[in-house]
Amino acid sequence: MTIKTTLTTALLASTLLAGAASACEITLRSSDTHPDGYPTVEGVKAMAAEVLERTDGRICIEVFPSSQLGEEKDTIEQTQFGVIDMVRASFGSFNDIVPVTQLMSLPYLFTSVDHSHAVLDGPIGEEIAADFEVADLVALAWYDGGARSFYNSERPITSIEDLAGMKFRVMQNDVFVDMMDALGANATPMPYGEVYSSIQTGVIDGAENNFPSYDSSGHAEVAKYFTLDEHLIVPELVAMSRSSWDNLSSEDQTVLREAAQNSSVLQRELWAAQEAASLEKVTAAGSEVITDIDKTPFIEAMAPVYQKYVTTPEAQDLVARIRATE
Ligand code: GTR
Repeated sequence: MTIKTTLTTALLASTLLAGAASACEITLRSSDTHPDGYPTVEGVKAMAAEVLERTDGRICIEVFPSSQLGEEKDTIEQTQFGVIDMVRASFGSFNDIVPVTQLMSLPYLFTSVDHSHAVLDGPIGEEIAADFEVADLVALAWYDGGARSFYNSERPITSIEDLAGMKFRVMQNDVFVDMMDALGANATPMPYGEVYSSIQTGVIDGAENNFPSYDSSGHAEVAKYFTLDEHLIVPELVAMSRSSWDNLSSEDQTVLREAAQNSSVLQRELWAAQEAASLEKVTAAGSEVITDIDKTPFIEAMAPVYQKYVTTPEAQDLVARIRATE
């Protein structure tokens, strides 16, 4: 499935990449679970175009979309070990290796995408980046992943009670399993690429994600009921392998960092446009999007999840600072 964008930088990127392929002194492989045209893929392609231009064709970033290099958690590990050079992924997939991402993945922590920008673009973002370094990863840029909500193949969900006993796929992260427990539903953690067939065959009743993923993955075809409860706003990022990073001169590192930062500005714009386009598309194709949701009971139900994860004084301080950020 392709998402059409009118992005000229993306076209420029592929043209430049094709033209300069033979001149590359350094080729960096970058992984993404999403297909071509998706805002994250186009963001990294724009970064690639800028890097190529500013290094006179010396450094080429090759973007592998659609999980060609593996599912997200596997590609994160491969990036850690320098098997691949870069990965664009969700904070939700880093739980095992960058513990602070678990706190950043708590339900209803961010009140809006703007709030997540304010947090990540400030001092907290720098602290988080330092935590990625400890895991041999260089956080190059924060990307948007919007808000995640539940969708299923069975029935419209309008309250927590409606979730009772239903089975939802979550990302492979304990926070999300505990979140489902707290809502009285069952969590089935699995890689993204297995979700479509698992809904289709009834192994699970549904999953949870943002509109662009619900649309581009085809999940909307098999799970028509989408409830806009927006329980998670999970940041995403472009991360680079420390070993690949260390192989670059400091001048080249600066170029990569700046190009990544610029791509983040673009990605956020593309994201907003794609959210609107995907909502329109899935609605036209017959999805029932339930928007009239009282979120208060959902927010209140998360208390045990916070109790379990926000235990140390550092964690409490971080959560308090995030909440106080405007
Ligand atoms: C998407 C996100 C991916 C991946 C996926 C999932 O929204 O962009 O990085 O985390 O969700 O649910 O596995």
